[in-house]
Amino acid sequence: MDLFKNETPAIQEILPDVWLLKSIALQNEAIILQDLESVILRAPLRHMMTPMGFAMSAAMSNCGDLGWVSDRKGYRYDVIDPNSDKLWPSMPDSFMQVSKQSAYLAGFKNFVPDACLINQYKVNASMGLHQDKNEADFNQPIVSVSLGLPAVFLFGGLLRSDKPHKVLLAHGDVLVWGGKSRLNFHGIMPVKASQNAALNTHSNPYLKNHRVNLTFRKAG
Ligand code: MD3
Ligand code: FE
Repeated sequence: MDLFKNETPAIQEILPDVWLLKSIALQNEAIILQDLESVILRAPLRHMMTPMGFAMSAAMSNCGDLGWVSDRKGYRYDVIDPNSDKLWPSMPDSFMQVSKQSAYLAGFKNFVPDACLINQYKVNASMGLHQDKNEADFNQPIVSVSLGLPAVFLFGGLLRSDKPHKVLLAHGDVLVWGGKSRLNFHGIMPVKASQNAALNTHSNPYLKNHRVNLTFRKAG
């Protein structure tokens, strides 16, 4: 029996300080999906309001010590889920493992996330170009796990006007970025209904018409 099979997953530096780990989350797919379900039962997905008063296109929730929240007062991390007035659900071991392993393979040996933002995209949902600037230490990388429907990720430069690169992210893919790329503008093109069955390697009915992104950060 091949109990100790330990293949090195494919890792590619697709742009300076941006690493793509194709399909790495498929190793722990079943437990990740089970843990995702229990987190969003305790902290249901919701459309947060931007400071300008618009509902965000992606529905969001969090787990871990800190959760990213947006409302009329602005963007911030908070230990409390404003919908329940309770702590966010703790970070499941499967989430901790896939994010730490991915960061490690990309060269960030000491990454320990304290926040996982869950973004759920239905067909046509998108995320406009923005920077992630609410975290305390920009030397810490960010790890993002894509599940379900594929999406085109836009990876821009340090100026909003820099023409973005396009990267297709499919079920199980992980992106890690830090260093020079940490403050780059980025976004998600409107998610399309399933077209290429080869990119849908799962058989989860919910993921057939949703994209879920788990974004791991050391926020505090
Ligand atoms: C590159 N989420 O929640 S994750 C976000 O797929 C967010 O839901 C997108 O952007 C999603 O803030 C993209 C990938 C990502 C996140 C942060 C980055 C890429 C990044 C910060 C700098 C550069
Ligand atoms: Fe972002």
